[in-house]
Amino acid sequence: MNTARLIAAAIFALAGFFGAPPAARAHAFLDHAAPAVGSTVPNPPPVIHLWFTQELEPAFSWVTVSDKSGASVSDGPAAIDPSNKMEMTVKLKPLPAGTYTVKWHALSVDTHTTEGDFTFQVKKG
Ligand SMILES: [Cu+2]
Repeated sequence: MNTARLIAAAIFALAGFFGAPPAARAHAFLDHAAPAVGSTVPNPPPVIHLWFTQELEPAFSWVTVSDKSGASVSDGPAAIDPSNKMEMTVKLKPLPAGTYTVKWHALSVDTHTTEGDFTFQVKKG
């Protein structure tokens, strides 16, 4: 390998290391939710809203909501608002009082997947 090719290879390697655009490192994380993460709400919510830090790919993003026994309490699949792809919602069956676990899986438009979970509590069913 001659010197010019070596330098070109070194520049290429450095660009790969430092050159990733900021958006590629952002990913879609949960920004906030309603009911809020870890909150206690007085009445059963008819729907859960999740707001993410990036737009989502609807076909590969989903939310499950389950009760203490692990049974699903969502009413249909999660939907992404076509006018705001950073927002995902899922309808709920009428919830009795209790603690519920929300698990989300997101594929952002930058092709990175992220997932997480949180709980909320319903005081009175
Ligand atoms: Cu990303």
